[in-house]
Amino acid sequence: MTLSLREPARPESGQGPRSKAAALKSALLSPELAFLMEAHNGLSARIVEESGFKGIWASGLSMSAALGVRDNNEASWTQVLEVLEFMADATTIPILVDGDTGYGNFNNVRRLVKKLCQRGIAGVCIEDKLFPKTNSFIGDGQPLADIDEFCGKIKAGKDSQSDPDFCLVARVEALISGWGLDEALRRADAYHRAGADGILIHSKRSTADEIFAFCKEWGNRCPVVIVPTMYHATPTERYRAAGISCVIWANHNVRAAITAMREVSRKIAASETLVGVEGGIASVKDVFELSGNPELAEAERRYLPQPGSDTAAVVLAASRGAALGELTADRPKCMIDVRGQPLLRRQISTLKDSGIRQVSVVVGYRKEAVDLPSIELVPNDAYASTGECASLALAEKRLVGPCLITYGDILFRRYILDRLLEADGDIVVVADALWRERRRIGPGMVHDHITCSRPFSAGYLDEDTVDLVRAASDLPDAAIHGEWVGLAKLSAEGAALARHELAAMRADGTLGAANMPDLFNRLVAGGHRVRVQYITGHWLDVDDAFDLAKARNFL
Ligand code: SPV
Ligand code: MG
Repeated sequence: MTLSLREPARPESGQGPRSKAAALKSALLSPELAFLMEAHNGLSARIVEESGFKGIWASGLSMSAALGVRDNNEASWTQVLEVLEFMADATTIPILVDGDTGYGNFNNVRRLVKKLCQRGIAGVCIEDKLFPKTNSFIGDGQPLADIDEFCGKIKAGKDSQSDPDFCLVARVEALISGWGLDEALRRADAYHRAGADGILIHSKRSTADEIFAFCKEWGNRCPVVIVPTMYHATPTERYRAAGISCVIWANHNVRAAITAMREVSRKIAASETLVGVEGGIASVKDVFELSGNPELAEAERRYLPQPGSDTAAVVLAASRGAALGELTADRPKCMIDVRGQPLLRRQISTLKDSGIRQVSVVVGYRKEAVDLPSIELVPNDAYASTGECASLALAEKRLVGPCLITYGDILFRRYILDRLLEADGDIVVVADALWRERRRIGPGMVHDHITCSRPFSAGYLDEDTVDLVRAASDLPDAAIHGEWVGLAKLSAEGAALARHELAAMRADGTLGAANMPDLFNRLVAGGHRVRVQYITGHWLDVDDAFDLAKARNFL
């Protein structure tokens, strides 16, 4: 069973919805011996359920210890209630709460039971000692409650339950306090008559003899619950033979946690390293799974808008980037380091952050150096003699649904991508209106400038539609409205148009030499709208050492 902390409670199959209280009640009444395992918070409760237990003991001692306080009612009852709510939310099995003495008189018990029922707690155990209590294993002969007064608490609790199956277990401390078997039986009988659903008979002896003596005299009057912490060596078979209904393993998770936490803390403190620790403790993934992260991821897919989730990306990254000199001797420019990470890795992170899961990268020069995880590599072995359209055509099978095309040597702020993914239009290209500020003139400097249906202006609104008229690297200044940044989005329809055009280019022999602007121009010439989304900076490309320095500052 691998339920997560946040999965909702489900009724058992074949039965109608069954409350946790009903499950606890039937475990108490069943002739089978039942086991409740201690938990003290949501995580330990989850682990108890995961281990196969059918019920949880919310131990007062353990919850107090986990909160760093003593088992003397130092944690208030509402603080305990908070812990219980986390435990109940984290699990689908019933919880029997250690309610100590009921936190006061009958009136406090009434309110306690009411609140426990509201929070899906299956039952409470109250003990016949005085508030504030002390753990039964501390000291000798703690004073016991007046029998009639305690019976009043039981009645008040039973009269306050909103779930008809809620269980109230009365705990008899007479043996612990040295009053003997007769007093224990007298009290148990009174509590049973007052309406208790079960009797917890407690002992601090190292053998279970007085427990068995009690069971023999008690017979079958109502279910008997035991806590064999001190008589732990007794074989479980003997409890079955004695007709005991339920065994509580009362504090073993908090004790196990103490041992494990001490061991690891001391080891790390002494060694000042994690070497030798990792294999012996739960993995971070385990923590995520226990905390219900897979369910949250699923819910996010269901409820959060996922603009890029059905979009694939094709990254064109086949070229060397010769202007970067030695830096690209052993790797393509998409793999050059920008502040500790390859450029391409940074770009892929941005794509993934925007929900794009399928990323194909067309590689050519030093393709073996592109060793990033979770991407598909598409080799263009003729990279040295072909242009961008030939690379794109090799990734044709990714041009089916909505897709993004990006150069592998650009960095951009994530909002640019998110806006593009939300943009309308079958073919949308991103263009920087501040093209003049970026322009550098020199050998090998190529800018994909574009002419648009309207220029960017101060009054430009995102909703205004702008179409591409022409893209080229040799437009006269007067005709330039922007610079294509190397980022485009195609709808499924747009992808089909691009495939069709690439096929036409292959047929007429222009595919090999063509670059992306050629493709856009052909689409425009064919009567198709290529929409332009203006941006104003917040991106860069990396062609040479100057660009690389800018990229470092950009990050
Ligand atoms: C607890 O677990 O807090 C109990 C059981 O009350 S015992 O510590 O055995 O009293
Ligand atoms: Mg207790």
